[in-house]
Amino acid sequence: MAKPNRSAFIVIEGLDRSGKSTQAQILHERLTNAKTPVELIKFPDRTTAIGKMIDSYLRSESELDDRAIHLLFTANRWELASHITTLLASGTTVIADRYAFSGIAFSARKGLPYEWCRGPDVGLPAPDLTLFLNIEPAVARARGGYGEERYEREEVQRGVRELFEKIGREMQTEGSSWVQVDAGKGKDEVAEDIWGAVEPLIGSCDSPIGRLWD
Ligand code: 2DT
Ligand code: MG
Repeated sequence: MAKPNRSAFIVIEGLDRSGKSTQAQILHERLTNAKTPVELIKFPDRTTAIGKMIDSYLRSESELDDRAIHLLFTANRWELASHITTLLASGTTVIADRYAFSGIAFSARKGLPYEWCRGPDVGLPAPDLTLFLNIEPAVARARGGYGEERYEREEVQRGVRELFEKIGREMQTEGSSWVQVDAGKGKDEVAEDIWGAVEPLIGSCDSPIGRLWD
């Protein structure tokens, strides 16, 4: 077997309160304990100049045209794209908490054309595995903690979920690895399901890093 020449790029997607950030953290710890170099990246990355504009928009401190904010979210991924590919090439597993799929789902929910939303993300580093943490919006809301930010409303989350499901079907049709995880289960069970999908990828990526939808 060819020697693996890079590590895996794993994306975790899902609705607000689906447990994404918790599970990303658990996975990060698990890989660290297994002595696998790993870096956790969160999108939006609110620390960059672009990220600060996004943060201000999400907290309703500024207004932006729907297309303008969409492009900022995408630009926020592009500004980290070379960092991601460098990490993967140097043997560090990358976990991303949200990625381009959130970008499409949240913007298309507002009525922007689906293909227009996808365009600017074409060519980004492609995940080797996308874990979609699926949860009923009503169950997510019952967990409490929908905050004050834009989009943190059940009706918005319903629309976003439908779009995530459309994206997932398309990813599966084109042969990309999109795995739906039942995020309504307990934290430990979800973590086990995620580990079951991730473990086979560790140390076994021997193909070049792909480009999303290219
Ligand atoms: P967090 O709650 O995870 O911080 O996300 N969003 C995110 C978009 O609308 N487009 C994107 O490209 C991304 C990555 C989802 C903050 C909100 O930002 C939304 C929720
Ligand atoms: Mg949030």
